[in-house]
Amino acid sequence: ADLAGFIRGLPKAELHLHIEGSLEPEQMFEFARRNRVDLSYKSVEEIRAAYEFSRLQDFLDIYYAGAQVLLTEADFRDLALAYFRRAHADGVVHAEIFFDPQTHTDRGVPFATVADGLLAGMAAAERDFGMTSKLILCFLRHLDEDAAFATLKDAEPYLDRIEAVGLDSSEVGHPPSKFARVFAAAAAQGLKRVAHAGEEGPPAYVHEALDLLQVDRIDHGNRALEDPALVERLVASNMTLTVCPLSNHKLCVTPDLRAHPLKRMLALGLRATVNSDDPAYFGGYVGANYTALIEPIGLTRDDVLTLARNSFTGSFLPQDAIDKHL
Ligand code: ES4
Ligand code: ZN
Repeated sequence: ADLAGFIRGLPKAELHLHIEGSLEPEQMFEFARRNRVDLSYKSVEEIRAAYEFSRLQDFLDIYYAGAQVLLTEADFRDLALAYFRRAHADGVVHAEIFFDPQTHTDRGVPFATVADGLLAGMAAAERDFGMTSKLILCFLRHLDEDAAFATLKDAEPYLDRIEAVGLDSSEVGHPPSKFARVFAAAAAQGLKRVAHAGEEGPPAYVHEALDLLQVDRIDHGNRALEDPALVERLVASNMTLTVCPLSNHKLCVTPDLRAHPLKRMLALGLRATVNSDDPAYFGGYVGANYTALIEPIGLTRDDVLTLARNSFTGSFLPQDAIDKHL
């Protein structure tokens, strides 16, 4: 009867979460205060009022500005732990979180400060909430290939604690082909690969992510539906799509949630999952991303079971851990 309650109680994994996108306005003020960073906003209300986006770039400009308050290892630990607390409250038992090291190293925050802080938050979440997690290093695609290689080099001491590399930021004009060599280098170092593709970019970018980056998952993938041959390929290869409903709504990828493609994806046999992307900016954590679709697309209890199941089968957990969650 109460589908929202059922969703909350069902164990789920989150596979598409930018940890910098979990920075709530209240925390932004707190970190700015304790680090003596000047915020151009005067109040939490003023920050929230600025969260009106008509495309991805509108959001990215504000998201990178917000991240400037993050300076110390404690900031990154507190940020991560606060995310895990909220995800835990939503029934998330495993999370594979993205971080954008270049956003921090480019303003003088060492890679180690970021990584050590996030890893401390992950350890605390395991201890306090029994949650497991993995770290995914994302390259910013609006920056060049050399910068991505430098970031992979920065990560070398941490490669045993990083599961995968990803690709995020401004999609259109920055195709996966730009990062084919750095993804090959990451693969040679034993890292898995994911990439944002088909959020705003065309189906050709999804093909490129598969062919040139050899990805294990596609982040978003909404526009793959425009290409029936691509859909067939994604179905045949059991490719996981990490779909983010509230993000799609807020960034006007799907301005009207009644037109959201999730149900169609499931009907086509695609391994779709539900995720929060940047929950502090888009209006909710995983639970809210499921419940937002109940009325607009008639999400059912069976759909929810399939989506939660997909979140584990699409994860980078070892098979025995996946089996325990199914
Ligand atoms: C992102 Cl929604 C989205 N798309 C691309 N890059 C991102 N970085 C953080 N959120
Ligand atoms: Zn994303």
